[in-house]
Amino acid sequence: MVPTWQLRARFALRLAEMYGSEVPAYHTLVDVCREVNDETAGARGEAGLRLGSIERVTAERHGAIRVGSPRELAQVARVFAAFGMLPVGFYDLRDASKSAVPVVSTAFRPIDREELARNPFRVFTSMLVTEDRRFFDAATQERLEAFIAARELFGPELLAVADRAVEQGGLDEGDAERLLGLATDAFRLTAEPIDRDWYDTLERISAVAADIGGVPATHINHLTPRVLDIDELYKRMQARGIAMIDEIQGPPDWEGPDVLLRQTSFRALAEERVFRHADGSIQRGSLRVRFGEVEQRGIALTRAGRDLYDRLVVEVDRRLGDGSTRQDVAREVWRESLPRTEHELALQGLGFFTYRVTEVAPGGNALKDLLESGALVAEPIVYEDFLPRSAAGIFQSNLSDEGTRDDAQAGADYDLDRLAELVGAEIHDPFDLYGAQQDASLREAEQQLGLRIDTALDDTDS
Ligand code: OOG
Ligand code: NI
Repeated sequence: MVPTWQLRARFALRLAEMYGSEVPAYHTLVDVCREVNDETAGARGEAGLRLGSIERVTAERHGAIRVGSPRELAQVARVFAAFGMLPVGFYDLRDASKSAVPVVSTAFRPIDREELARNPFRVFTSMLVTEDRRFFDAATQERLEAFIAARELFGPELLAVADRAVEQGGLDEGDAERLLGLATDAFRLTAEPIDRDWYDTLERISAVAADIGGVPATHINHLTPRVLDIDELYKRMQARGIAMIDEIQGPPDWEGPDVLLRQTSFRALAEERVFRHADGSIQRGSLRVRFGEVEQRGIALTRAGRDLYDRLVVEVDRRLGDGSTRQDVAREVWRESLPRTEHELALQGLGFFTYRVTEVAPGGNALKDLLESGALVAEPIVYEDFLPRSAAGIFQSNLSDEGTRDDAQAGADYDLDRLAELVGAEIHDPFDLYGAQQDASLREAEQQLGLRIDTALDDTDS
């Protein structure tokens, strides 16, 4: 029997093989990542690997896909469940961007610590919101929904074998190969002709809508490796003559702890596609929708930490505009507002950590004293999720046209619960997952120390 985690690891490899053959620049990105990771790990030693072993970081990928309807999203959920990837988090990108990005998203990923350690493969998955009047009028909505309802992204055999993998917690080798072959094919760039007029109609509204609802199949948009030093990677990609988007999204480069997620990408490349024109002729053309993204992961923030992060992003926006770069402004704002050490992140309740008991005798029961005496050691919990504003920034930096939106129209309401209903499965709240992990380690430490740990927050010097 091939267990779930091996199915997931093999799925990530199969997608990489396929995507790399479709988008050769992906290989360059992976090569440069490996180079930077090896050098960074060598230079920083153990301290450089606090957020993941070199094996995990080197193998780590996330993918991104886009689907057109609740039905398609529910099918995606069945396919990914076979790989132990469950929906986590809700991202509304419609308001996070000034361009027309008419999607809501979640991420499918493993949720257990051991599963993440074995293979953390995750897929950021967006669903087109066809009923959002800010983007689509009634006629376009109707046509979009009909187009999407008529296609089949995931065939019955794939769904059946995926369901079986979930029931059994794995598959025998024959079925495993079947699942991997069918699931990988489902995300291959299709050679079926694209209706040129329909695609162009949608593209005038939103390039993202055209990529989802203007083509007969879905495809993997990008596959993102993880790097330990994204600033270094960015420079090296540019030095190789690869056009990168203007900015690194997310937190700035600074001397304090890495938190959340930093991302950047090389610009979407023109890829040859086949079109059917109004006169019935089939002609080659090209589309520029797929890009190569890379990410650096940091410490997961608590709700309080995340609220602070969101406020700092607004503050950076407010101060921008005197000619300095976003990075410079952000660094200044961060230095003013965010603790410079992991220790303070933990004590101020801003970051998530697991706590390990050492040989040192506890001198008290306050978390602060236990940490300062060395009786407890805090180990950061790595952020496994995404950021809506960064996701919107990545989408946006790869659009050549902003599209159109009419904000006088009413949007369609979505939240985590509504999306969960459509997916037909629970969507996990990332804060709850990190919180449970932190709590479990504290309970275990209490057991070992034979005392109750007082975690009352330290707010003396924030
Ligand atoms: C998803 C864009 C967002 C991320 O990592 O935040 C994203 C897409 O392009 O479909 O990939
Ligand atoms: Ni991505």
